[in-house]
Amino acid sequence: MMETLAALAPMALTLYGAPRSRAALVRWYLGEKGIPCDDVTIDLAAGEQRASAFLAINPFGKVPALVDDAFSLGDGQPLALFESGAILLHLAEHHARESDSPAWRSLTAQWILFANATLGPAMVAASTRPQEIQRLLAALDPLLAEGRSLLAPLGGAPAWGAADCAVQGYLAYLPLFCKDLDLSPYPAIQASIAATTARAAYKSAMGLA
Ligand SMILES: N[C@@H](CCC(=O)N[C@@H](CS)C(=O)NCC(=O)O)C(=O)O
Repeated sequence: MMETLAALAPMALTLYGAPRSRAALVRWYLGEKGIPCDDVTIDLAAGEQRASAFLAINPFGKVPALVDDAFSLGDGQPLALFESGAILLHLAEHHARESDSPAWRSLTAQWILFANATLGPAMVAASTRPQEIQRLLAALDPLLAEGRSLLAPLGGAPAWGAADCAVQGYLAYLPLFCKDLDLSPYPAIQASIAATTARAAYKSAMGLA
């Protein structure tokens, strides 16, 4: 359900986002896991991210942000989170309950941070420093061979989760953000992009369905 900021009605989970923003990755995760969430669209072009009502949720005035009424802070206010990676980890731990293993948590945090702090910036810099993104993709490709999960080192057959959402979500942006990059040396990454963009929840979150 889409609402404007002004018409905000409290629900257990509320995601504040904007079209073509990182909120789409969080929405994709919510869709894959079937987690109900109220959507509030922040009109970035109109500067709604700098309205005091939104700055109370994210003082940096950026989306995505998540309010979770199931967790209250010391002052009784609900938990408000910014940074897509922190939001994904919170959802994976407390709503999807992917696992309570400490190794799972550490590896999931590692991959989310890799996506946001290493892979994403390398994609942005790809036109001026193509060597960095090529080096990262060359290392990542064998880890994704035969559709392997990034959490395969944990053993068993890990279900698709927040680590996959963060990394594979960025990989799916490669053809868009790095148009000149030749992906033919990275067959597993090409397969990952094809698999991601074919997922119903991905298409729905990206507005492609
Ligand atoms: N590292 C942050 C980046 C957040 C971010 O830059 N959001 C952009 C949209 S993708 C935004 O809100 N821009 C509006 C602005 O800076 O005024 C995250 O992953 O959540």
